[in-house]
Amino acid sequence: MFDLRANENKWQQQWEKTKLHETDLQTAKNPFYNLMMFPYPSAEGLHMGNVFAYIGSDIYGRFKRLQGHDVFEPMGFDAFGIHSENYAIKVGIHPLELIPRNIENFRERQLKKLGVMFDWKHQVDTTDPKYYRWTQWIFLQLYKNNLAYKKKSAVNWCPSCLTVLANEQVVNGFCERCKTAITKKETEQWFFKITNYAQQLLDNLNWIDWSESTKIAQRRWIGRSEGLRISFPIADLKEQIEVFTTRPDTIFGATYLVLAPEHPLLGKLVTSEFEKEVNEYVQAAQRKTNIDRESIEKEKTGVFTGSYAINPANNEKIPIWISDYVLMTYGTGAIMAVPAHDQRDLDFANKYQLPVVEVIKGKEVFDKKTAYVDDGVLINSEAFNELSNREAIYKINAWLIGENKAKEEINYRLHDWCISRQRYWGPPIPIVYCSQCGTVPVPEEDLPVLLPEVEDFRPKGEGTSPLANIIEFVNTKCPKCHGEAKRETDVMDNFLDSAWYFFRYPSAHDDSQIFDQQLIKKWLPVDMYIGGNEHAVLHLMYTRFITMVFKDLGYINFEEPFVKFRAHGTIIKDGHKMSKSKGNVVNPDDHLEKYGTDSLRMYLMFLGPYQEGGDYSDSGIKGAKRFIERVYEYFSSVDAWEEKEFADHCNQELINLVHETIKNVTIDIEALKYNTAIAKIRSLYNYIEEKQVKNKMVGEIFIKLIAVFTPHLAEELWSLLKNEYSVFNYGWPEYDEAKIIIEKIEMVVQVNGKVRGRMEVASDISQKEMEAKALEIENVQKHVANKEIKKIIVIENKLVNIVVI
Ligand code: ANZ
Ligand code: ZN
Repeated sequence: MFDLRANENKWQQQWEKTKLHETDLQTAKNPFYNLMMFPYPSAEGLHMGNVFAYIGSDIYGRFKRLQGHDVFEPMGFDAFGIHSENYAIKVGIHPLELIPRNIENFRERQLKKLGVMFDWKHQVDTTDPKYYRWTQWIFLQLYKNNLAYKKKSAVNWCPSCLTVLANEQVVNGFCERCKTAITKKETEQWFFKITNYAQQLLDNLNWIDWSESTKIAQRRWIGRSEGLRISFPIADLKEQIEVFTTRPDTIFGATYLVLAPEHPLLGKLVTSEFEKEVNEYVQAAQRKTNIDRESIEKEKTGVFTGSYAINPANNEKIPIWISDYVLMTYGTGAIMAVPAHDQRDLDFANKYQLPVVEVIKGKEVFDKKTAYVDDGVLINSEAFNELSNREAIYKINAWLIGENKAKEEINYRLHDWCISRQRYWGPPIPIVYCSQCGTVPVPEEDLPVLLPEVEDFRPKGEGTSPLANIIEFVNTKCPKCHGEAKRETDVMDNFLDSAWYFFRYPSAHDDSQIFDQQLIKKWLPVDMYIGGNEHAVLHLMYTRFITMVFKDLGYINFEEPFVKFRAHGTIIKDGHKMSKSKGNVVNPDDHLEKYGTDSLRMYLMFLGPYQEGGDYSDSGIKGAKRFIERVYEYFSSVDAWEEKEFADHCNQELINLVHETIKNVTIDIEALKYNTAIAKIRSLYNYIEEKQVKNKMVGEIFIKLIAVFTPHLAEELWSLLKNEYSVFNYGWPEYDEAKIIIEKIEMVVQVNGKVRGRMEVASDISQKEMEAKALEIENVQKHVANKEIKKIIVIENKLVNIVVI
């Protein structure tokens, strides 16, 4: 019996001894930077999701290595942050003790067993002062270039984690980590000006080669919106209210204004008669969460201020209300309400009996219950009547701008990145406050500002970090005047640690600089990045921002960190996401021990398309193990391999099969379709076994194809065939297109069920190609001309029927 675990240990030791996975970054000729998202070293250890991600990325890396690249596949630990800290609180062990222990466990007991080509020489750990010194250095560069600033603002506050959260860490109004509803808190916070890069972040999405789903998420998050900022004069006051609208074509239907309860002009507007009501409303709004405020189902509420504004289009006097469905954080914090054409406004107008004026006519009659939001022709709009509303947008814009009543504006949903955290487990923000000199950055040569050792690291819930209680930390000397000064006590968001780690890997041990420019030139941008789509608007947005900043500050000459990014799928169990509460968590350790990593690798990748994932089953992994054993048995049973050119000595069928398999497996792996690649490798093997193929070249080709999935098995088979170590140094097999005979089949082409032509197609033709080919037939074209194609029905190997009307 083949002992998978023993075989794996043997080859893992060999790899380590021979430094097979240590790439010489200086001398490498054909660099390929294969990056995977580094983990939080939680005490529970690796979960199946990590394993799935890393194995899939490693397969791609091994493939690139076999194709002749010098592949750099580093790994590290994202060990700062709430996640690690909350865990430390839970188990009552200080993070300074717990985290190094977890890292050791992750690396030695787990990651090293996966058979991934990690280059441990370049490991980074974000909690190492030698690392976070540079995280703090990045803060200083942003500060010096006006990209970091402090402001008092209402921030997302998690009452359970007792911390401020970035918008990105709030999911539908709930804390991303503990699922508690978020409230608002006014505090002084440090921000990074990511909004300066909003347009660039958006534009570059047009050319970077990323998973479409990730790009869609980023576009939505950036949320560009083109519109007009229109000034509405306030009656009897020398002030204006500015509103942001994307629908200036509806301005003649603006029958009232609505301000956010936090609007700065509110104090001036409220008349004494309405003061009490308004104050009560404002206070109630402060207690509400943003989910409540933005929810469409929630009934809209509001109060009248007692004041009026003038609609600049028709000079009508319209009332000014406040309502919490208008957010202070978007646009100008005020809207012109057009109840006839906006559902929220209509509900509000109906509730408070405000006037509704229809200004765009559609096909149906307006019933004052459903707002008409589609295109149409303008009515009740004076000189603009009868224009299509699309055209009216341009005309009304030009008119209002010409009259100095409006200006064009682009708004983004993206906000500046709040990086202050009132927690312990992060790099301290390198700032000192001096009563003489004000805010003073810590000089670069004084970095790192060490995170002090403190016994009680738990958050106090007072809106300050536990560091604020450590007198020796807080009290310091001003770097400028050397007088008494105080340190900033907030630490930085964990997402800053991970926003630049891939820049550090090549220079992991360089204490003189953040990174070596020569190495960066050679190895970056990253060639392939694989990770979870849950990071689409967090980590992946921040890394892009930091990269753009590095470029603008002259440290690098590219602006996108990842040429290619692919989001991997997720592994579920019995139809559900693995979770402790469902009791369906599969611990990778047990399965590694029992079945070996080659089985796990092969099985996980066979579950489904890598970018989708699949449902984990115990019987499946057993099947993978049996297959590996069978392969080994066959290879070890062959006494004498024939050392002959297989193209001359094998039958045509086998020659075709080998070339076809190489071709398809190459295409599949490049597209991360590992499941279909494995299926094809398996059929090649079945043929070899069934026909007792003993040609050594065929055996070698098979070994190389399977090597990316089951690297330990492949090394063993390679040595069984008396080849020199290591199979990974011997290149990816090549195929010859001419040797691939594609079966042709004849298909009948019908239009509305009548035969209109015939065609010969390759048996592996795709549905799209087949449809296109059918439509090329002249007689078919005649019968579909000037008709609408309703659908195309394909009956495999038989016919194509085009349905037209
Ligand atoms: C008048 C109007 C008429 C609007 C109409 C819509 C339809 P996006 O596309 O997301 O940018 N709005 C502006 N600022 C707001 C705020 N702070 N809180 C809540 N709503 C706000 O949305 C722009 C539209 O959202 C704006 O256009 C404004 O309503 C509203 F038939 O103005 B509209
Ligand atoms: Zn000073």
